[in-house]
Amino acid sequence: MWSTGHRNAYGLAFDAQGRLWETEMGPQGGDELNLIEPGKNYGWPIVSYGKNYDDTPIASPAGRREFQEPALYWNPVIAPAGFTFYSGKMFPQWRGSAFVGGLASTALIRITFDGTTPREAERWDMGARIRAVMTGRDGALWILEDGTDGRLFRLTTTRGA
Ligand SMILES: [Ca+2]
Repeated sequence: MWSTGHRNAYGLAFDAQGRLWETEMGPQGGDELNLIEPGKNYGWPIVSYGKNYDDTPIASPAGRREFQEPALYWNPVIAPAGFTFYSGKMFPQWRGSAFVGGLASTALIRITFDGTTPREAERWDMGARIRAVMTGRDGALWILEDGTDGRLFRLTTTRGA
């Protein structure tokens, strides 16, 4: 057992330093980006920054030292899916950022990091439920739409590629 207390994990990715990160769906509110460390309990179903679907509250993780707080959480939710840490050549300004696909939010979300403290830096409406994001060998971003007719997008610069 590496870690516990996860709710509904949709994305896993290693950053350039080899740290493991995870996205998971909260209940009503409280979608999370977690830095996964061994032996830690990430709180579900005891604590969450969301509430139950019948509107009953869930205890807050704040101040509960037995649980690991999310590195970042969303209210309202984005429904985070797969993600990638960008280290490609095509978009040097994005190196070190993470790109997270959003399902219900139909968005591509860029996250920047100050050490291990993430923040949402940009969000683009893709008009499609984004299930997965990968970095290509040439540095292009590959973005996969959810669903049986889901499209695969390749995001590149206008220069070259
Ligand atoms: Ca949690």
